[in-house]
Amino acid sequence: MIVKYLDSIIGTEHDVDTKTWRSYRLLLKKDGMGFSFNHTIIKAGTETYIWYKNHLEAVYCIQGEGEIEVIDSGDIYQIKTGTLYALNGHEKHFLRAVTDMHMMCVFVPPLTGTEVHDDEGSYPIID
Ligand code: 9YT
Repeated sequence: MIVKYLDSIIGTEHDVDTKTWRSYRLLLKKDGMGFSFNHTIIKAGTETYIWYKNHLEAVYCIQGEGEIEVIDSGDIYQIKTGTLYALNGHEKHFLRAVTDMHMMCVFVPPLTGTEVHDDEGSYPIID
């Protein structure tokens, strides 16, 4: 069994802070679960372009407000506490946060814990 506390992640290499989001990488590839699990804060007033071409991601908002725009379709969905979205088609999207959005994120295949987006808005596959 694995037990972790956020306090033990803050300030480590698994606390990844960027201009538009900060991600606490809680469960990692090395934990061997087959998925990874993050608590991510999308910063208020920001827009992030994302294209997880190598991963599936499910995201559940536990606090905050904003929206996701699916670029190919133009669809825009409001995000608020209790919203789940799942990128089952590697959709290119914009995430926009009105207030800080606290998101619980599951990735398959799992992240190693230090990834930041590349120029395409993606994370690499790491073997
Ligand atoms: C919700 C989302 O996609 N945020 C961008 C950061 C990413 N999910 C991560 O690595 O936590």
